[in-house]
Amino acid sequence: MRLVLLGPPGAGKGTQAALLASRYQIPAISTGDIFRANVRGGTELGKQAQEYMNAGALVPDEVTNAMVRDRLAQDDAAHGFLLDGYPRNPDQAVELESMLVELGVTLDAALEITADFDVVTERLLGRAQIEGRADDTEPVIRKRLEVYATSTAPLTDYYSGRGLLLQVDGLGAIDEVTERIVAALEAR
Ligand code: B4P
Repeated sequence: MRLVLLGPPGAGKGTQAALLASRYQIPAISTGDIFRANVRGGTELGKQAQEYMNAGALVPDEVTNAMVRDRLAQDDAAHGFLLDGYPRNPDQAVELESMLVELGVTLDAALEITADFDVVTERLLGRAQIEGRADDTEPVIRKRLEVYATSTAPLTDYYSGRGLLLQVDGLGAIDEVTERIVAALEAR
């Protein structure tokens, strides 16, 4: 199974990615998690990413694409993967296509978790109380949603045009959303 997960910040991508990865025995590759681990570790990549993340902006494509290219070439991704948070704009989607051609594989689906902006803002503000992520403040959440609307939302049409899009409602309990996703994947 080779999947990309789409959806606004707070729709539940990271949450569902972990559950799906364990169900389908494939690695969940979260560009956000990889950046955060590098920020914590004080690496050069972390230094490059931190200012963009804290501002709610996308990390530059050349940095992100190179990181994903390396990650997809690792052995554990040979038999499937779930990309969480990548691609995030049409240029990254084109770049992903060329990586997959080089690897000789194709995507099975692009799964979009939908949720309206009021709901996701509430969730992210709730997470801020627990995890204290630097980008979960109200002004940065607003910026992330703007970036989503302008840069990432066009991927819905991009993947729909390729016959790969599956849309699932992200409202409701976490396990209900997982059930909807599994049903959508199995009905393909
Ligand atoms: P990400 O780490 O991808 O963060 P995110 O979009 O906010 O989603 P996340 O996965 O964390 O949250 P989720 O919806 O699961 O990106 C962070 C930053 O990294 C970006 O702003 C950017 O700077 C950079 N970046 C990442 N990828 C990039 C790329 N490709 N190119 C350039 N830059 C990139 O969950 C949110 C909350 O909702 C959680 O608290 C969860 O518990 C809760 N929740 C989930 N499902 C729920 C449900 N059904 N009901 C109630 N709550 C729920």
